[in-house]
Amino acid sequence: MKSISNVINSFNQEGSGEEENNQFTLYQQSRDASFYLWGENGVFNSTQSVYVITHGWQNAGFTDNDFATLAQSIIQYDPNANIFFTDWTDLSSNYNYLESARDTAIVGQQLGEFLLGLDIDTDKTTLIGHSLGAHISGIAADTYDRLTGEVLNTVIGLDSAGLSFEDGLTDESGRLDATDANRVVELHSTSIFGYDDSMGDLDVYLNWNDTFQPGESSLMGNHYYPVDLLANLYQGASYTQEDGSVFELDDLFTLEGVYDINTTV
Ligand SMILES: [Ca+2]
Ligand SMILES: [Ca+2]
Repeated sequence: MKSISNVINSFNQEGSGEEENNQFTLYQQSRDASFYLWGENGVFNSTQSVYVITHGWQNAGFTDNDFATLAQSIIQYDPNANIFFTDWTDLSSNYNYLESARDTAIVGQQLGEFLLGLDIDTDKTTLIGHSLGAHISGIAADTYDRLTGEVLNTVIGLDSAGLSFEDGLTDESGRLDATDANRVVELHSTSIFGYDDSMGDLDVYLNWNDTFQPGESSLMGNHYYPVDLLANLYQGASYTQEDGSVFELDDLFTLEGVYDINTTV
């Protein structure tokens, strides 16, 4: 078994370099995070859906092409949506993973307060977080609920971080769990980086017995795979299972429980 330090050392700076079609523009800053809004004019429309994407540890933040692609895919699906991005690279670029993991509480609180400052429709609000960003999303939704008594509609965790969160190391108030939103969906893609146990209303274990996720050739690629998969699902991709059923975006909003899903094509 790999030691935690080996696991931590195998994290890489992912997604460096700005994409020409990256349209995130700075919308508002809090103490430890910057909130970007997708679109050339950067105007928030409170009558439309809200999506907030939050990155994980050692990530390039709003310049990460994977998240720009995810935002573009959401726009394809929901053309009038407001898509925010939480950039907390000041804290997530800390080489000390455990400190960044602890800082999810601070950033989650600030994201919750940011949402409170917007006039959002909670029924149309979805928080999407990768790795440590999933726990930030859960804490933000929980914070919003605590401050307003209103529950956000959906949180989607993309291989939510396991290290220092699983095995009972962090209780539900400090991590993503099924109580954080009306619907909590977790897309599990690694055991080594991700949170192994089920944690949401729906837990999807992707290609769980395969060494590598589709198109990936590294553990870090496996860890980022759900970001790409969610983009593909928003673009209308579907994946036929051995039993003939088809896995597609709508399943994220309707299925309950634990599923093993094959997305190899
Ligand atoms: Ca929670
Ligand atoms: Ca794990």
